[in-house]
Amino acid sequence: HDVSTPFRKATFGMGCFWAGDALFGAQPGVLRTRVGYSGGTTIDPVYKKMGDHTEVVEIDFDPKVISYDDLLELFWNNHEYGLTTIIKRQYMSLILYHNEDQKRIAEISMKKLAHKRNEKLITEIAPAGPFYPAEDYHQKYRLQEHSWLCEELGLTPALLQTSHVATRLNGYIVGVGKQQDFEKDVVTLGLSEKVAKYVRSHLLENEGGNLYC
Ligand code: MHO
Repeated sequence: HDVSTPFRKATFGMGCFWAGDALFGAQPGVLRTRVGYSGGTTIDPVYKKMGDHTEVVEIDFDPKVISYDDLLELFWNNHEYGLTTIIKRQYMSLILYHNEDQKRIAEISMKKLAHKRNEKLITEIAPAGPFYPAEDYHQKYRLQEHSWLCEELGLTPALLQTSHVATRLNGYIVGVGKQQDFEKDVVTLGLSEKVAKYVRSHLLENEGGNLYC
């Protein structure tokens, strides 16, 4: 699970990026996530001035454990504003593909879903261009609400975008992920009993809750 594990990237816009960061972070096979602005042309966007960019989550995943199709399944099922309502670019439904394979898989799955729902979906599928990481305070936003935990983990601003542990706990803390996966992570990540207990209680308390709030 360290930085040398071979990985692929996936990039999705599906509403406020705090939610996507948490949703994907706790999925087995997801190595790291970060949030940022992408899909547009504005140079050096910031939160207050993102121009024509969209809030996206960028995912590093191990394709031997989780497939692009699995990620798409989560994408389709977890939009803040749904798949049929046109919304401002900041929160639009967006798939930024990183290779022709992803493009093809995304287009097929969108077609299938539109057919199944018998609706026109507003999702845009476009090639991944420049990705601008969001400000530090947006990274692992839900985890950062727990300052004790961040201090205990020694999270620096840089680690908020690169740490596997931060990625996973940012999901578990809001109730994403199964408890049995969490218990496996407790062992593989070598979490202290104090940290494990704290996160476990939040996982159970928030299980199945709304990611968007
Ligand atoms: N509902 C949140 C959205 C923030 S987000 C990073 C808020 O209004 O603060 O777009």
